[in-house]
Amino acid sequence: MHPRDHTIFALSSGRPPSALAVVRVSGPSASLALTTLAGKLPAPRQASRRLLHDGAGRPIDDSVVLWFPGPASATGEDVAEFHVHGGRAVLAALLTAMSAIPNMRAAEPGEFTRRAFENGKLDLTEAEGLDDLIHADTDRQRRQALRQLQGLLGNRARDWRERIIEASALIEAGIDFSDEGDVPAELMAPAVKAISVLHDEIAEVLAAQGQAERLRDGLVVAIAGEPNVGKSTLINQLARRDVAIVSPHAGTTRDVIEVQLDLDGYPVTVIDTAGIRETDDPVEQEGVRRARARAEDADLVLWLVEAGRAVDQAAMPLLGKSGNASSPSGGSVWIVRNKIDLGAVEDVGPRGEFGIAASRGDGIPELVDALVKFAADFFGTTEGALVTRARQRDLLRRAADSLRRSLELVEEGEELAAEELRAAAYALGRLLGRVDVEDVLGAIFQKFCVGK
Ligand SMILES: Nc1nc2c(ncn2[C@@H]2O[C@H](COP(=O)(O)OP(=O)(O)OP(=O)(O)O)[C@@H](O)[C@H]2O)c(=O)[nH]1
Ligand SMILES: [Mg+2]
Repeated sequence: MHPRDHTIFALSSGRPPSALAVVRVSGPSASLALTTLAGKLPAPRQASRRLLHDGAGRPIDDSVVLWFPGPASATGEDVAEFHVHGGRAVLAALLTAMSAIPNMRAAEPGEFTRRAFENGKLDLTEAEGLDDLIHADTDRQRRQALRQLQGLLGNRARDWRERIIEASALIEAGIDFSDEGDVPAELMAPAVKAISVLHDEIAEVLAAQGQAERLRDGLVVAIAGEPNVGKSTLINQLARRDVAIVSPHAGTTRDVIEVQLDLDGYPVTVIDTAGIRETDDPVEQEGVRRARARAEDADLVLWLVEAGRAVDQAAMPLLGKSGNASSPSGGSVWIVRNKIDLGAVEDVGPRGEFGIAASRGDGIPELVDALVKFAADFFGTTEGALVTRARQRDLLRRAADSLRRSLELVEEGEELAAEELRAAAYALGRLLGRVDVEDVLGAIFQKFCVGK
């Protein structure tokens, strides 16, 4: 039996216990699941209140059930939904009763969406958008995922693919009709024009990217500096809770501490690190090693120094030779002077320097504002961005490259140009999940939640 002939079920709502829970069923036995557990089949797409019983007639829970006959359902198959009370025992009883029904089994992660995809309910970019929407933590992530789910990239790609196929039809028709193998110019000219427009449209979408892909992962900001300058105090201020131990002892923080922040809709991971200094303590040495490594990889380093003290270039290995521009990975470095409450007269230095008193909160709003601006610059204008994954970017780039090559090859021979057009259409087909995608499908859907 093909795995698709199985009827699958899963808890689609959050982790129990919860007030209510939704168990979804999809596949040919969805109606059997309803009649077995809830009595007669309810009217399609209407909520019906039913007392559920297991196969042996023992009551399970008072519930609301829904019946979505395929193909007008989320997966394209027959779908049933059971809205029950979200207790662990209720769910255990319901899921046990479901597994006792012939041909029914628990769903794998993403299997509902995969079936929807296989039944043409959504294309692969939309499925990726759905996954992102479920995992969106911030408002900007949500909006970007929703655009993807609504098919903004998918629709463009479908349109491009059709136009590429039309252009290759023109060229191939020319090849067939010409005796000498030279396609008449009047046939080629419109094809060449169309290909060139297509190339420019795709190139434009690729260029308008900024860092939209990074919006999924977020920006990494590392707080680093010498011991005792107030790094942990600052992360506690930014997180507005006590995530890190603060103490007057130098060398308090050893492990890297991370907090996720939502800065005006931008996802930002802030990390607190061990104070960087020479030490004989092997544990602290390891902390310093980790601090350096994480700061080097960060998109932005807040280098904390005590106000009134000169910035010790030697202790600032991150800043490299140049002094202040960027970290080795190309991230930026800002100098933040802490403890301005101690009275050191502070001329707030060149651009990118801040004066704060982390323990009292002075200067924190200004620092946060600057971080939001940094994030806005970093992510660029993601509002219009269509490409949100490396996979999508890679395939679009391949399509654009093939189109460009086909333009270059037109002079040399129409067959070569037609071959490149096929490659471009193929890349867009892969983007949409239309062709040759078994390998990507597994990778994408496995990362989904069970029940999705
Ligand atoms: N006066 C004053 N003291 C501060 C300020 N910020 C932090 N401190 C104090 O400085 C000391 C060190 O603070 P921490 O936040 O633990 O410093 P750290 O940089 O994380 O230190 P390590 O983890 O050891 O590298 C603590 O006693 C804090 O209360 C400030 O703005 N003003
Ligand atoms: Mg610390």
